[in-house]
Parts: sequence; C-alpha cells; structure tokens
Amino acid sequence: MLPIRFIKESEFFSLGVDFFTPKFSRISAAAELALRHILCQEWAQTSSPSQSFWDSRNTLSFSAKIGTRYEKSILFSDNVNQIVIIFLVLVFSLSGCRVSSNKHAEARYGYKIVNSYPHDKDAFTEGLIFEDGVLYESTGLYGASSLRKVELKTGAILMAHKLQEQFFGEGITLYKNKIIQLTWRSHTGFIYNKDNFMLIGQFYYPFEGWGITYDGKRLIVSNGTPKLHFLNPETFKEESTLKVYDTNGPVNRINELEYIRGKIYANIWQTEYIAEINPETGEVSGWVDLKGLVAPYKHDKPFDVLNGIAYDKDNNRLFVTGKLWPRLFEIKLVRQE
Ligand SMILES: [Ca+2]
Repeated sequence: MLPIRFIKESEFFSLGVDFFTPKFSRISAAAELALRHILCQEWAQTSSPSQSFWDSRNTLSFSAKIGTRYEKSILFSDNVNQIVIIFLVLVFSLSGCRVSSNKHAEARYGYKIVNSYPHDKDAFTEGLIFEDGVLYESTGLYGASSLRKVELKTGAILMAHKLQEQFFGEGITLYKNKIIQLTWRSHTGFIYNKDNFMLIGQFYYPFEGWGITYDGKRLIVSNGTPKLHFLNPETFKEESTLKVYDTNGPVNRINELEYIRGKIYANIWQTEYIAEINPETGEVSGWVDLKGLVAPYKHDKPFDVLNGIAYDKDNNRLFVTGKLWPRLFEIKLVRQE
C-alpha cells in the first residue's frame, strides 16, 4: 500500500477545488486528511475532477458522483473543520464507500539486479541520463551542485562543471547535442554543449525545477507536484500540462524523470517507488517497488532517497541510483501479480 499523501495548498486546484480562500488554509490536519479522502475517492470513481468550491462567505458547495449515484450538497457553516467532517459523513453514508478503499488497478513491478556499479557516495543525484556509452549526472545542494560525465563501469568522473553557489542543480536531459539542466528554485535552466560542457545559453521557467526528460518532441518537466509541464525544446515556452494520478488520486512529489518507450518513468520523492505514467492521459499505468535495493551496502552516513533513472536505448538497459548512494544499479523490472 502506498503511503498516504497529505494535501498542500498547491494541490487543491488539482484535486478539483475551483476556488481557494485563505480560510481554507487554516483547516486542521485531520480535516485536511478527511477532505483528501473524499476527493481521492471521488476521483477514483469518476476519473474526472469534482465540482466544488468555497465562496468568500466560507460556504462549501460540492457536487460528487459516487459510483452510479449522484448527489449535490450545499453546506453552510462558520466552522470549516465542521463542514469537512459533516461532508465526510454525508458522502460515505450515501455511497457506502470505505475510506480505506485502495484499488490496485495499476501493474505492479518488482526488480531483478542485472549489474551494479560504483557511484560517487557524495553525489546528491538530481538528474541522470545515459548516452553514447556514458552517464551524465546532475547533482544538487547549494555549493555542491554540478554537471558530470561519468564512466559507467568505474563511476569515475570524466568531466565536470560546477554550478555557482546560488544554484541548486536538478534534472537533466539531452536535446540534440545539448544538455539541459534545471535548478530547484532559481527559475533558471542551463543549456550546455554536451561534448565540452560549455554553457551556451539559459532560460527562465516560472515554477520549481525537479526532473526533466525529452519525449522526442517536447521537454517534460516535473516540479514536485502532480503536474508535468511540456515545454518547446527550442523556445522553452510551455505548450501543455498534464496531471498525474493513480487510483488513489493525484500523485504528488514527482521527481526525476526518464522517457522510456512511450512512457514517463518518475521517481516519487521520499519513496522507493517509480511511477510509470501514460504521457497522453497522466494515468499511472504501473508502480515499480524498489524496496531493499541499496540496503545491503554499507555507508558512513545515512543514504538519502532513491533518485535517478537513466535508459540505454541501444541496449535496452535501465539504470537507477539514489542521492548519496554508493552504487548504481542496472535492473530489470519483474511484473508481479
Ligand atoms: Ca533521468
């Protein structure tokens, strides 16, 4: 079972709440969780956003289709917490749904380790790609961010470019002969010549930068929310967005990305899961569970999270690693029943 994901303000819109009032931000954690369950349940049943809103007088209106039943409720209250709890009771008494309902419509994958290779245990891995027999890696943290060319078999750093201290390196991808690198909160992307890491340009984007990949037409950027941004690779203008969801609702904390044979693979920050995403619909078609991958390896400080997916398209090899991990793994996905 996947961990419960809590709502943040930025998620409210993606959950189908049309209007947001400051009052709403002050609801208790318990009420927040209850609301999330309502919306996720409804989302799972209808695969379309609910119609709900809070107006300026602190009134909640919510329309929900639960299974084959359709109910519209308009509730008034001065107490937002109370509204949410009342509504929770109302919805579940009408529908007979259980909050803990957890369908597993997505494919489930485990893994088999094919090979493992040394990885710089001081590399706070934020981006990873494979091209022409070598890895390219982006590392984060202020003052330690870099772009690297790395030999697969030895983990040796063949070439490196250090970012200025005010930049926190994030995802990278390859477009033509250029490496494009995101930064976390600087709204700045860098464009390098792949062969010599010469900086040949930079661009602006109005959201946080987490992961990036390229589908052959557009850059796909994650920002830690369920929303993916599709950018023109020449102009960096946004062409569309896509909301990612599974049967439990929107999938938050989407991090490092890799486009592999028509699907987007995404690390989910602070979990040991990779989501396999349909780029047309945003639907998660599979979950890869990588629990235990790095556990056998000793380290002088705690490992950070799984992060970094690279694909060798010529040899159909899949590589994964993590932040401060001492190993990088070639794995095969194993379908589970
Ligand atoms: Ca990647």
